[in-house]
Amino acid sequence: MSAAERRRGGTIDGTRERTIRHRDWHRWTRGAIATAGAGALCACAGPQSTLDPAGPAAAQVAQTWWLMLGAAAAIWALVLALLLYALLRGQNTRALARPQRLIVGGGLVLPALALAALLVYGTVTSGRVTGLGAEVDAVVEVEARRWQWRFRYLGTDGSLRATSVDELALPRGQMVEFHVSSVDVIHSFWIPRLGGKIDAIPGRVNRLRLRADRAGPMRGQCAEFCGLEHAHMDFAVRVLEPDDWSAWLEARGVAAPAAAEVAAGTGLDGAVGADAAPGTAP
Ligand SMILES: [Cu+2]
Repeated sequence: MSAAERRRGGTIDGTRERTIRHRDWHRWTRGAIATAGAGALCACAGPQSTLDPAGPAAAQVAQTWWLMLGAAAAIWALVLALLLYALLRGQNTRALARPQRLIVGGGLVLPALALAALLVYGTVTSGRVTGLGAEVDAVVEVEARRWQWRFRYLGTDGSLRATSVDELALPRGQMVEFHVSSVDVIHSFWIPRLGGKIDAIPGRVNRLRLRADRAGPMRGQCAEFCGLEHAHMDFAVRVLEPDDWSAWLEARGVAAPAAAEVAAGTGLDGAVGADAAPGTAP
């Protein structure tokens, strides 16, 4: 006697058992679909979601992602349809007159066309992702180190206005140019809701332009494995109205003596310990 029968206190006939099993199956299926759907929807939002863009570069990345998903889904559906067709044809039907056509068309021409189209699309839109040619409103120097992000906000004359550590503030609606470098190993600067990632390489300055059009919870993350604390190498991103952003910078402004030190090359580094040995978590 099954557990289900024991719970009901007696024997049940086969039809009723099949009905119960059928109902259980439906319940499990509905639960699985609801769970998968909720997971998929949750993945579309959040402070680190590339599918919830808050600026033009991220919107371009998200659009490319949806385009690739659509194309991949269409090709997948085509393959399944062909598979179904092959299965339903049965064994006694006539063989294809020229099977080579299917192999050349589906195995060579179709992938070559799909990849070539994607390459052209990616190349044409890459300028929008990196902000190439865009007018710059503000400059922020980004210094990555194990395991910390340091930001230096520059004025229009190149002078240092303010600094922050593991927290980045951006003026809403303004194009910010990031000068990204590293003092130890290769890291990668990435704010998923604002745009693509760019490597932070020792001895080199990489530039990336991003604009935040929407406020809201946002987070940046190192996207290049750099050591055991890599997963914790993140930073908060605050998108403020331009006036609030200026006030925020002033509140964290560099005092006159410190500014002089910065000019002499000991500014932020001196303040937070540039001599910390690489590999030592601050
Ligand atoms: Cu890292």
